[in-house]
Amino acid sequence: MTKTAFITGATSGIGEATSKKLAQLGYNIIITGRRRERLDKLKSDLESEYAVKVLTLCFDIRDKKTTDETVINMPENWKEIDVLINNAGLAAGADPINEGQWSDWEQMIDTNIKGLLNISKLIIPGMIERKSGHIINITSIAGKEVYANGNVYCATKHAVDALTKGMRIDLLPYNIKVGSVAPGMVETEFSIVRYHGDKNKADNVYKGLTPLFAQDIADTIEFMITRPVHVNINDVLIMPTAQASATYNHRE
Ligand code: NDP
Ligand code: 8X3
Repeated sequence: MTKTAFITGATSGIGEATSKKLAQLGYNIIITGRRRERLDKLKSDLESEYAVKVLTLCFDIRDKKTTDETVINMPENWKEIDVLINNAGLAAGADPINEGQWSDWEQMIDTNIKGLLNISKLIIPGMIERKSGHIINITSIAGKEVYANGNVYCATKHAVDALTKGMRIDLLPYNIKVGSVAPGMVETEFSIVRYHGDKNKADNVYKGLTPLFAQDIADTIEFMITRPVHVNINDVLIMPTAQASATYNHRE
C-alpha cells in the first residue's frame, strides 16, 4: 500500500528537497508552509514527475487554532501518516543575548518548539492507534553546541533534541520510530531568513567553503526511513567536510 509522509516547511530548502526525495520513493506527500504559491507549484511538479498524490496545507505553524483546524480537517484518506518530518523552523537574528529582539526570540520559540510540538500532538494519536509510524525531527549542530550569538536559536534546537529523546521513550510501547537529523551548515534560505533578508550577510556564511546542500539532508532521511522494521536511527549529526564543529570552519 502507498505510504503517506507529512513534511512541514516544504516550500524551501530541506523540506522541499525531502518532499521531492519521498515522492521519488513513491510516498504520497502532505506539504506545509505559509507560501501558498510555492506549495501549489511543488504539488504540480511532484504530481507530474512522479506517480504520487500531494496534499497542500497552507498555514502558519505558530497559529495553534489554524494548525489544529487544518490538520484535523484533512480529508479522511490522508489521515494515516506513516512518516512525519518535523522540519519547519528558522533562526531569526544573530545577536548577543543582551541585544536580541524579543520578536525574534518569540518567532523561534513559537515555530521551532511550539509548532513542532503541536504538529506532533496532532499526528501521534493516529500512529499510536495503528502502532506504526516514524517521526524525524530536524535539529541542528546548534542543538548539540552553543556558539556566540546563537543563544535562543541554540536553545530551541537543544529543546528539539530533548523532545526527540523524550518522544522516543514515550512512544516506545507503540512501535513508533523517532529520530533526528542534526545538520551543520546547509545552504538554503536559512541565512537570508536569519539576517532578515540581508543577502550579503547570508552569502558570507557560505563564502570560501562548500556547505551541505538540502539534497544531502534528504538523502540522509531516505537512509533513515528505508532501514528494516527492527532498525531505528536515533540521530544523525551531519556536517560539511569543511566544518568540524559549530565554530571551526575551513575556508579557502
Ligand atoms: P529554509 O528557510 O529554506 O526553509 C524553512 C522552511 O520552514 C520553509 O519551508 C518555511 O516555509 C518553513 N517555516 C518557517 N516558519 C514557518 C511558520 N511560521 N509556519 C510554517 N512554516 C514555516 O531553511 P532550511 O531548509 O535550512 O530549514 C529547515 C530546518 O532545518 C529548520 O528547522 C532549520 O532550523 C534546520 N536546520 C537548517 C540548517 C541550515 O544551515 N540551513 C542547519 C541545521 C538545521 P514558509 O516560509 O513558506 O512558511
Ligand atoms: C543551522 C546551522 O550553524 O547556523 O542550524 O546553527 S547553524
